Amino acid sequence: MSQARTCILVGAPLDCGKRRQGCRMGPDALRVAGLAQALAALGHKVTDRGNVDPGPPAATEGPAHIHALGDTVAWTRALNAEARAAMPAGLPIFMGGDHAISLGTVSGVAAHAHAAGRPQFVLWLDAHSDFHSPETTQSGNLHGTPLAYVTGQDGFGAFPPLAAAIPETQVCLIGLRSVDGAEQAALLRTGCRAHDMREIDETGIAAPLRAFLDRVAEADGMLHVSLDVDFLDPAIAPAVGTTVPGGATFREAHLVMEMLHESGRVTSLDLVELNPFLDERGKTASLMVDLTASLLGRRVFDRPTRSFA
Ligand code: B3U
Ligand code: MN
Ligand code: MN
Repeated sequence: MSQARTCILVGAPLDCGKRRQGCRMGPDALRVAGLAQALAALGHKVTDRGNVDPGPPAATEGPAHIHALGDTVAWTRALNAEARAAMPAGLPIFMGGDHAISLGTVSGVAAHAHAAGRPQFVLWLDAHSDFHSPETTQSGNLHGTPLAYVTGQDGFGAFPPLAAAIPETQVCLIGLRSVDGAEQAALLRTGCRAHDMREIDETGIAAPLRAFLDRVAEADGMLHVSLDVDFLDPAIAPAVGTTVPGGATFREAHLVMEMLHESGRVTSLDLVELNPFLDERGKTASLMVDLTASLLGRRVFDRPTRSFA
């Protein structure tokens, strides 16, 4: 095994970033599927901090169509604090919860990186770009907004001010196949690197990821990975409320995780949008555990560095 890490499991049973319920069961499904055991079997130290308590909803006002703003702001504060506390102690794995957890987790890890004087990079593995603001979202679902918040876009006055916005050029999105008009327009104005499935079909998934990881290494950056279940094809990962056909295959997803492991750069991870109520005999929860194990060094064969020629 390569370097042993201290993995800190943090349960974030946030279910208010959209209307359909079930993601609150995500942390326990990942526990039952053996996340801690899989990482311990790789030689890592694992601690489970239990589930975060968001406290009462924040007293905030926002556009009327926004769903559960006060609850989401409370979660953002609590998870931001949890991320800042966990980062110095190891590699936090935030077990969602829907993608609104990243309003707090990513703003928190970015605050830590800023204080440590290190550049923070973000890899967003998702069918969606999650680049709405509370003003542009039509659904009113805040799980569609975290990447806009953490990169410092306008329209987040109801949310805590950022200690450090993540520069857009340090963000890479892979897996896109469902992007609304408003977020596409906003995204195209930024320096975010966005790779849709059309591009993955043409170039393979390794090319854009390798280019991004090279940039992280050059900058000696910290890397947060946000893995949305709907990055994966619904045939292999049905336990998500927003299935979009044409997602990453089993092999593409494992390759991404193995390359992330080999980079040695990953400093924090979100596992989001798992809705166990929609799963088929735990298959999606088990896949998310296996992908996390790949990211932390599980492999089936130690490829020799020498050639056989
Ligand atoms: N962009 C749409 C759909 C969506 C975003 N993230 C998910 N779905 N999971 C929205 O509601 O903002
Ligand atoms: Mn998402
Ligand atoms: Mn998504």
